[in-house]
Amino acid sequence: TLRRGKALQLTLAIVKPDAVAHPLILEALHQKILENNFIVIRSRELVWKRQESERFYAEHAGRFFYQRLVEYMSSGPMQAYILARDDAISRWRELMGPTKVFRARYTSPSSMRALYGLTDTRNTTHGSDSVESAHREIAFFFPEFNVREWMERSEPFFR
Ligand code: RTP
Ligand code: MG
Repeated sequence: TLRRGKALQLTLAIVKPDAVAHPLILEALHQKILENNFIVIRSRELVWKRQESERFYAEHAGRFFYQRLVEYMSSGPMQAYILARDDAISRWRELMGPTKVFRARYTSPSSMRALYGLTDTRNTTHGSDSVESAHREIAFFFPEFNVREWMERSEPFFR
């Protein structure tokens, strides 16, 4: 699955509550993950307490959408994944499409947000936006997962 000479990269993906609530959408998203050669390294379902939601989105505190975002993300079960492939971070964000659903439908009609997003807040999926946030977010959802150790031990098997 890994192209020659390309390094495996990890990203943290979330299927947000609106998408987990719909079994067909969840299944379509899983299909996307596999079709695009991502390897699922870890996966878990969880429900956030309001405080966890506030902490995860602390960088957006004070923005006009913060309260509804925090409320929405703690409104029901979501599914978190550690995904791996080459350029995982940017490839996953490409598949998600732009944050705003109208823009996603206009510019990237086959993206996950264009196909399944309900509003700019209920926009189906999340993906880390840099290597640093991927590491921080992986630790947030999978505190027992050691990125460095996993890379050293497992990455060679994908070459
Ligand atoms: P994400 O962090 O979820 O992967 O999405 P992103 O980078 O594309 O978007 P970001 O600007 O980081 O915003 C985080 C999440 O806040 C919600 N949001 N709502 N206008 C609105 O109502 C609005 N704007 C942003 C979305 O759920 C977005 O994914
Ligand atoms: Mg973001």
